[in-house]
Amino acid sequence: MLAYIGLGSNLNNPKQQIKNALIALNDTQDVKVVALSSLYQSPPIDGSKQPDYINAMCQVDTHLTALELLYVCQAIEVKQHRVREKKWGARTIDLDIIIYGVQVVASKQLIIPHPEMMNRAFVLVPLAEIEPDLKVPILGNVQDLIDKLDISGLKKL
Ligand code: A4P
Ligand code: MG
Repeated sequence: MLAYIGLGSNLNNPKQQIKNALIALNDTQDVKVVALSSLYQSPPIDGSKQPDYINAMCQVDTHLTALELLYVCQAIEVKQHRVREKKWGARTIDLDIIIYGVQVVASKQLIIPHPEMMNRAFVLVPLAEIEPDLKVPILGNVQDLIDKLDISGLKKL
């Protein structure tokens, strides 16, 4: 199964945090990172006073279920000392499953496609960099989603 995982960090050397998370993902049994976007910088979405975020998108080829992949992501977050303080607060690393094949998931633990993806330039632009013609389940063509957004705050590094 091909899946997309979005990575974000705005604390403790964000670029290194993203690099470490990618290595950890690729070192996981039955998970291979097969494509990677550039790094992107943008201010926090809620406009609060915290450092800019660095984001990236990766594509993984995996034999894990979506839920197993979520547990892998959460274990990597724990390993990189992410402390959950408040929703949308600053964090060392955040790994979100954005897409998992053509699967649509809506459970208590997991929602796929990611419910905020259509509102987030830092998700859509790196996604389109990897797969410009991608059709997102339910939501449609990735480029059409980008066209509806203001992407001026997003800086490709
Ligand atoms: N969950 C449900 N669906 C998913 C999914 N598809 N992938 C559940 C991952 N997790 C999913 O997430 C809360 C719960 O979401 C999990 O327990 C999981 O079961 P969390 O990561 O523990 O909590 P959070 O980070 O506070 O919430 P969330 O929704 O991940 O935060 P966001 O929405 O990702 O916001 N600004 C910029 N520029 N760039 C950013 O990356 N990120 C955030 C974090 C805020 N502002 C940002 C950025
Ligand atoms: Mg998250």
